Amino acid sequence: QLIASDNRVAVIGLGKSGVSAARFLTAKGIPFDVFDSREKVAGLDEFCRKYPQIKVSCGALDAEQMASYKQLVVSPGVSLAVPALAYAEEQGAELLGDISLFSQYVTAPFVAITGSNAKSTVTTLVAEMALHDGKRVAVGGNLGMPALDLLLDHPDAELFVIELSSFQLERTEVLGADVATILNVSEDHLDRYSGMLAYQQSKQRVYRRSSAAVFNRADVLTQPLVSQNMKVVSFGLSKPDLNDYGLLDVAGTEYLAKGLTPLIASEELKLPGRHNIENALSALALGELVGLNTEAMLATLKTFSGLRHRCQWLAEINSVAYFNDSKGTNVGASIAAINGLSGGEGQVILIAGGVAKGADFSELAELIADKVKALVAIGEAAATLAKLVDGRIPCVFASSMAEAVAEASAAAAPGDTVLLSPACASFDMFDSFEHRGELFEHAVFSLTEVK
Ligand code: UMA
Ligand code: ADP
Repeated sequence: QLIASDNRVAVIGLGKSGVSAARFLTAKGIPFDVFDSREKVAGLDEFCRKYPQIKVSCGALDAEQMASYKQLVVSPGVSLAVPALAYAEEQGAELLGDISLFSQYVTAPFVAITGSNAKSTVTTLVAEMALHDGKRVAVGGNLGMPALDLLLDHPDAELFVIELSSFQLERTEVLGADVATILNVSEDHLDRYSGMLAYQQSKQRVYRRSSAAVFNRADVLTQPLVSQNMKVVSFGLSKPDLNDYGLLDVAGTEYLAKGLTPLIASEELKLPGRHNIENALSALALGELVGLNTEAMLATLKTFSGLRHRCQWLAEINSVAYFNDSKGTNVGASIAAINGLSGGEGQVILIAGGVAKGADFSELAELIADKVKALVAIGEAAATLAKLVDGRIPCVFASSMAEAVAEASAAAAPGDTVLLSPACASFDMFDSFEHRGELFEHAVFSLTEVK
């Protein structure tokens, strides 16, 4: 047993994961204490009302106190490099996460999905496919509903589909998924990792003791490095090998295919953009490996239009299409969104900028100069982006979302696409990526049709 009832156990962080861990440990009859390193903790009163017997301590973590516990269930938002936790580990304490407990206790099959981008889309798509196939499916993890809540709330689930972040994986020794995937790896969260290698290594943990793996053959960093016996299937936009997923040309029409078998024409997908064809291919591979019915999966692809704020089609106004990709919060995401939506007849007008998180924008700026008609730059990164684009395309600055949308629509001609895909975090101008996307929606819906 991973957690024994006679161990001293602490839960660190009283957010969604911490509360779910507390609920789970209580249900299993394992005593524990709770710590949160912040002085003011949202939801503390409610927690104390619900769990009056649990000791909760707030404020800076004390190293000796942390070392007095045998096992610490640390929330993903809390870095394992925090000195008190690093010290506890040195002294022999085990640092775990909610996913370590989930993988220990889950009995139904589960799909584990990680990557720098597209996690939420692919996780939701696989779950929708399973629903369509009549399976009792539970979906969550980094997506929103903590994995341990899923276990308690869905004891009869036939399949779990779990989105995992690098933070959740780095504190999970053995995952043991039935199928696992890294969808792609590009720069993100470098404020928490010493470099790309450490970030990539934590993602690789998703494959540990998995029965099958799905990887992106266009992205070498997604290939499983673990040496274990497992079935391996790849996906990508190129022509596939026999057991892999990719694209085939059948009499001039492009099809998503497994090996030589065409499955569905690209134009039949409800999801917009080339990058979403990759997402559909990965979902088909994952679904097949957990035994989902092909027809049910294909039917889902004809109806699933994607999640809010992810390359979401909003409206066509004066023959200009408006797409909300506010969840494009890093360079890799916005590169995929621009590539995904360009190449048609019209051109893309891009709204981008915000908090850079130390990212290198040079590759993005080259793509913008090459494929974008005009750039509307917002937020802290506006000047950096504009400088890198260096006058090669028109570039204007906007200080609010309403102004940005007005500038973008003024630059657009019939047939063009206005895309909000910031490549940045939102906190300089907005509360969250959702807030940023909502203000974009509002500004777009306030534009008037010229008769
Ligand atoms: N806290 C500390 N010390 C710290 C930091 C936080 O004590 O140094 C405390 C806070 O005071 C708060 C609690 O920890 O009480 C918050 O814990 P948390 O930040 O781990 O967040 P949760 O509410 O548990 O939500 C987490 C994920 N958040 C993060 O990884 C930052 C959620 O992903 C996830 O949906 C949820 O678990 C359920 O699994 C969000 C996210 O932004 C969506 N993820 C990142 C991403 O997608 O890029 C990784
Ligand atoms: P995550 O949960 O990993 O953040 P989402 O499904 O929420 O992933 O998508 C986030 C952003 O990633 C989207 O808004 C889009 O800009 C970008 N994106 C979507 N699919 C891909 C892909 N296949 N490769 C790279 N970026 C992608």
